[in-house]
Amino acid sequence: MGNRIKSVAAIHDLSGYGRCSLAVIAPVLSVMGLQPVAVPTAVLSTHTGGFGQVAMEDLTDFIPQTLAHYQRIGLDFDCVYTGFLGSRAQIGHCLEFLSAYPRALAVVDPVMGDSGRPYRTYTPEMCAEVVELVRRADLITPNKTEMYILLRQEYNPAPLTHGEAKSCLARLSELGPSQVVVTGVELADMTVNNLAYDREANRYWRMVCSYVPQNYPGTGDVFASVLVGGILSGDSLAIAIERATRFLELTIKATYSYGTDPKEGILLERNLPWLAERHTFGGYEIL
Ligand code: PXL
Repeated sequence: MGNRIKSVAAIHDLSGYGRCSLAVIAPVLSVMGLQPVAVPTAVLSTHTGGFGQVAMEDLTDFIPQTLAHYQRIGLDFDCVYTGFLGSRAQIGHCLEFLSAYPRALAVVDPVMGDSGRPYRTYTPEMCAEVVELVRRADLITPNKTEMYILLRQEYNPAPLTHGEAKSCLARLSELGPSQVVVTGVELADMTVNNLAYDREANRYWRMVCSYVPQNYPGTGDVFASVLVGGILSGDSLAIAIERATRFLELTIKATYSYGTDPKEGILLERNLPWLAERHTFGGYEIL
């Protein structure tokens, strides 16, 4: 019998403490019945969001060596999924990885910034190269800050009308990806939403998120991983954003109730079994 478990080459950093990147991506994919194949871009003692000076080893050269090895042994992947990257060279290596597996679903989480600002390490040159990755993607998952960077527009903190939101999604898709998901978008009805656009089906979706007055690192990684897990398991895009949004809501609310230090991330450990369930709730709306 062949190995019928789908595999995902996950090209992200591994931050030990703080529940982000591969520390959350791998367990989410596993519990959803997929094999995560971790390709670490760097190892860090913690994420960079508030623990002071981190210990870090850059693994830029490890990426092409890993790809060469996988090609020598004839490994194939159902999905190549990239995220937080440490240097411009790593972006080139991700492009090589994507080219080596043209049949794999190409998922690019264009991690570049949050709350209206690019991350310190994401220079304008790096952001321009991330656009090259996006061109090659089938599915992208920017947040609102990253959406504006990709569209080369100034960040607009104001709520968007439905028409403006749809225009942004369509223009992101024109860069390349046929499926676009944007997280954390406030609409004119004063709700925060995760939005989705499927170009082939010409459909727009939204999932309203319940408001919790706290940001936690790693939530974007968990969201995109649940989305990838859902889509590779046969979810439609609307059902996949519903599953990812519900899981985040459940876990963020639980975390907030315990009053833990936000930099420790979301307490997903006890909620992971929820992701093994396949039922859905019809919670999405048409945008
Ligand atoms: O979750 C995004 C992320 C990934 N990797 C590292 C980070 C962050 C966000 O802070 O610091 C190292």
